[in-house]
Amino acid sequence: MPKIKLLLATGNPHKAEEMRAILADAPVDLELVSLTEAAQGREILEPPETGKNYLENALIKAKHYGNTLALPCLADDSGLEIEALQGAPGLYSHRFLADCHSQAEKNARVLEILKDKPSEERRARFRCTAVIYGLSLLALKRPGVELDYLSAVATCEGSIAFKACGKAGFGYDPIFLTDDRGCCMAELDAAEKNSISHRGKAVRAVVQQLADLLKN
Ligand code: ITT
Repeated sequence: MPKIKLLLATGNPHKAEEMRAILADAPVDLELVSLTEAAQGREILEPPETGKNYLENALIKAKHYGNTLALPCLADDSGLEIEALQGAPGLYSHRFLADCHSQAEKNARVLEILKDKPSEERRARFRCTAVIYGLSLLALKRPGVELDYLSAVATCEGSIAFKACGKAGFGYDPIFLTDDRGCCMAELDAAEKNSISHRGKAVRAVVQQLADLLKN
């Protein structure tokens, strides 16, 4: 199977690092390239994430970076959905509580908002939609098939902790208690997080679809 060059279409270095680790033993021989490496000093602005759902946002990022740099790419859009907040921040996880000066402050505010909620009312999940865009560049686009991308969705179920714990990961990891491990996501090392996370599952699934396309 030929080596496939894939751009990691994310401006979030934590995500890019996780994607690299998740794909270290991928079923496809991949050369993963960061935005910085591909841009070679050119400034590439972030696209506005104006999609109505995770798939639309993932495709906005993939098309923007993939078309600008003429490379097939992997992008994801992800978010934390808190049931007591009717699914917020969800699609707006990055922009949520924009007046906070740091993620730690944001996490503290979420804990404060939920402070009177008992365990059973703290259900939450991370959701991720991962896409591989640019099948035509890989000569994998089939005649008569309109889609130029593959996509996969995955969740990681859990709840919002009563206090922040752990230093690993990023974003809302310190306040997200995983059902799978019974501790906060930020208490897991990278390999453990990637084995159960929304991103780990979605990225492995979309790359498996790519492997299947290459075999047929
Ligand atoms: P790109 O759009 O450039 O990929 P981003 O960080 O803005 O980077 P998203 O739009 O997908 O990515 O925003 C998702 C936000 O949700 C992210 O900034 C985190 O705050 C949170 N998030 C996503 N995945 C997470 C994870 O694995 N652990 C903790 N928080 C996460």
